[in-house]
Amino acid sequence: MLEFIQLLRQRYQAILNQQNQLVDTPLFQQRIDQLIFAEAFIRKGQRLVANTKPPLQIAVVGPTQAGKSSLVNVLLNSAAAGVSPLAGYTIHPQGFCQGVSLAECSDLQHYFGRFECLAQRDLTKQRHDCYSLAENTSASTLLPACVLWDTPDFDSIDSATYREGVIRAVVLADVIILVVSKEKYADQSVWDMMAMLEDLHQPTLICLNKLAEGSEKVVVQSLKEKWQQARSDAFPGVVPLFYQKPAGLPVWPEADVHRLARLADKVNVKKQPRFEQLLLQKYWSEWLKPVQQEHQALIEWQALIDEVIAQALASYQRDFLSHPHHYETFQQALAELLVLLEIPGLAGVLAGARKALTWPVRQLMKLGSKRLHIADTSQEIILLNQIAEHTLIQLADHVLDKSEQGKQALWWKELGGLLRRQRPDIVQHFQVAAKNYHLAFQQDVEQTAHHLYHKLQEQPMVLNSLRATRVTADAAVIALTLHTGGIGVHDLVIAPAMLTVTSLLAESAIGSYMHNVEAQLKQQQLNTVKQTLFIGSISKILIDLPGQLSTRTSFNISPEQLYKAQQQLTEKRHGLRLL
Ligand SMILES: Nc1nc2c(ncn2[C@@H]2O[C@H](COP(=O)(O)OP(=O)(O)OP(=O)(O)O)[C@@H](O)[C@H]2O)c(=O)[nH]1
Ligand SMILES: [Mg+2]
Repeated sequence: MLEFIQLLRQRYQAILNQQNQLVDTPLFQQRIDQLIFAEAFIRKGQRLVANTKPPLQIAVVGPTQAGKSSLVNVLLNSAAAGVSPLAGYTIHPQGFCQGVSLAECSDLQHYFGRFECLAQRDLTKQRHDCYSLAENTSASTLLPACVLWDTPDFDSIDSATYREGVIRAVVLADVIILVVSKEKYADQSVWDMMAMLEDLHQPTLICLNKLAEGSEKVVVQSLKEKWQQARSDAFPGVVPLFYQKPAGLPVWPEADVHRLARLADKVNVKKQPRFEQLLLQKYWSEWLKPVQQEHQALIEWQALIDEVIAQALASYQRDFLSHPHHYETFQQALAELLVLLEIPGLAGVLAGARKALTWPVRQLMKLGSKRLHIADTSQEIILLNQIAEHTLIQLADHVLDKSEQGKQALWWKELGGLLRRQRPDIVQHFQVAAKNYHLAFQQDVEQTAHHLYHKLQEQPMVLNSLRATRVTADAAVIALTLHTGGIGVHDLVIAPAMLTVTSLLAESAIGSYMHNVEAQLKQQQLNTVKQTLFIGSISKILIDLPGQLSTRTSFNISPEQLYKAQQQLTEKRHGLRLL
């Protein structure tokens, strides 16, 4: 699951980085934040499994200039955290070990993943993917043994650039201290963050900083209302920190000295796996919307391909197989038959030709070169190539329509570009496949000739009268000329002698047999063209085309990948643990 969440986030980020106007930037940014959040929560779960006694983690969070770093110093009884009147001063998570050794925190690096642990002084403005961890040397009376995290703000102008660090630190925390000043507590960003944190079920304390004497009651009441609007759990305790002009530091009330220790007692990590699962389920369908829309587009793409391929096959049937002037294959079979007939007077020439005719499949390609001219002059091949070109043009038009309809516009636009760029290659691939099909199909043609020949042998009367006819000799010469490349296949179809022989056979005793054989040949031809050319060549390439879409513009997460992840999501609680 962790890998899947990371992949999803990567794809969101890559698409966002393209800054395409068709992308809803705020929505994508929000989902990226949620994915970082979920990833951190899963990592936290892994940490709790690996380490049965992990040190308590407390995070101080809040908007900029609320006094987070100042409060961290008060709690640590030190000046370890950097304080400044400049907004957005703290930009890295900084952990301070209080009563905990660094050795006990060695598993934190795994939690932080690609974030690097640096010494506090080495944290620079140039890098945001790092954090620091140090032991606090002064004694603190306010903290239980823990790692106290000072975190960056989430509301200043620049905060988007270091937001991931904030999320990682707050998700890690077992206890949250929300610091707000009276100027900032009503900000939407504060309550968006608190709403997001609710799914983590962390015991929380609110510190109301820079408070003026007498205003506590009103502010706390208003704070409570804000809390109730954002969250459904009980309003947490509030520690008022009054504005101390001379000290410049918040002062922790005497009465609240044990407040944090008591809060720490409420930490319960047993339900972590369940919470993880609930969190993922909550966002899942939202996160996967664009992925599912792509899958829908894939289905539509497949349907478009099927539609244009069906049209292509219909054209092939109409303009070739069923076209009286274009259909040449059966005439070719008859030409082969004439060669087999051994017409008196032509026997010597024909014997040589026969050797070339009885080809086993293995030798087909070798012999193929002798017959390439047949393919070159074939009306069928010319037509097939035209159909393929037309099919691709039609498909490109459909894709353009889709990209203008607005739904998944970017995906269709990119696919259209890909189709345009690959069209010459697809056409060429088809042309080669068409030629190969045509050569290979010569064997079926010849077989048809042999069937007819055997049938004729059962009818000596027909056979002899054919042999004796002058027009048969003329047609046989034409058939031979086809073999030597003197004429093209199409000339065969319109040669009068060939037409006469065809009529003679059609009216003879083997007439109906001949029609059956012709029908079978056509059926065989249609099936072969469909399978090897339209399905095996064009359709296959086109179906695979979206797989080549750049992950900068599309998610490219397959339905299988999604299905697997979804399976994990619905597995029993422990399922998540194992991931
Ligand atoms: N006088 C007085 N100044 C305070 C108090 N709390 C915070 N400040 C001042 O408020 C300013 C911001 O304090 P920080 O602790 O740096 O605030 P922060 O929330 O860490 O701010 P960022 O790191 O920018 O997010 C500093 O100038 C502090 O000195 C207080 O109780 N009294
Ligand atoms: Mg700070």
